[in-house]
Parts: sequence; structure tokens; C-alpha cells
Amino acid sequence: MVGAARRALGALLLLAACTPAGDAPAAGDPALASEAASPAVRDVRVAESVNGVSLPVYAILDGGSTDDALVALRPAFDAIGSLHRMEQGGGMMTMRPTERGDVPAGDAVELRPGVVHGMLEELEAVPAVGDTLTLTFVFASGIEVEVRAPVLALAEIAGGSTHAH
Ligand SMILES: [Cu+2]
Repeated sequence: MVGAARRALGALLLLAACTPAGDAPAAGDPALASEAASPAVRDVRVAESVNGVSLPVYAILDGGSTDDALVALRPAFDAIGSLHRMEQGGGMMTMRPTERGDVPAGDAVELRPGVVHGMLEELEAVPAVGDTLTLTFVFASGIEVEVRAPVLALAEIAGGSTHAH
């Protein structure tokens, strides 16, 4: 029953996340983009690894004055950063790498498991709770935002949804 409820919740979250996406226009003229208020990154948190292999990245992305998209997550340490998205397929929610997470102008987008989220994999050393990681969020417009993010216990992260690959 718990599993079914969790899957149903996942489907709702997916719908909520997909509704505003639509056709995001490609990044415009760089000259215009430089005048626009850039997207901002806040509240970045990394969850402890539950499988000893990967760590999901949570954040809130505030859209700037033009539509943009998160296209990469670059760790400042020896690891691979990627973006993941939940997809409905054959009655199951599955996790897939994705190229981008849309960040519409003036909108706040939450990155977390269940919807689009970041993932750190192939780490030389798996960070522990209490560590601080430096990550760069790369946007389609070319804007890069470097942040320092704490590694938190799952219980400390809102929702506390477990996430294993
Ligand atoms: Cu994932």
C-alpha cells in the first residue's frame, strides 16, 4: 500500500512538473540575454547516498526575465554530475537521464527526486553527512552559477523521499 501511494504521489508530482513546460524558446540573442536578469540558484542540498554510489541534488531555481533551462550540473571534485527526470512508462515511474530542466521566466522550479533533479555519480570518494560540496549549475543561456551545498541526512531533507538507483 505504501508503495502504491508513493507511486501515485510520484505521478501527481510529474504532472505538476510537466504542465508548464511547453515549448521553451531557444536561448535568444546573447546581447539581449546579457541584459536580462539571470536565473538564480538557491537552497541547494545534497542528500546522503543511500546506495553508496549516487547522491541526489535538491535546489530551487528562480527564473530570470527570460525563459532558460538547466542543462548541466558540474561538480568541482572528481565525480560525474547529471540531470534526471522521472517518466511514466508501462505503468511505472522510472528515472532517466535528461538533457535539460526548463526554468521559465519568473517561475520557481524545484529540483528534487520525483521530478527533475541533479545526480552525482562515479564519485572517487562518497561524501558524508556534514560535508560541503561545490557545484556549478550551467544554464542553456550560458550562465553558470557556482554554489556550495551541504550534504544532509535524508531525514533532514524536506519530504525525505528515498532515492536509489
Ligand atoms: Cu535520479
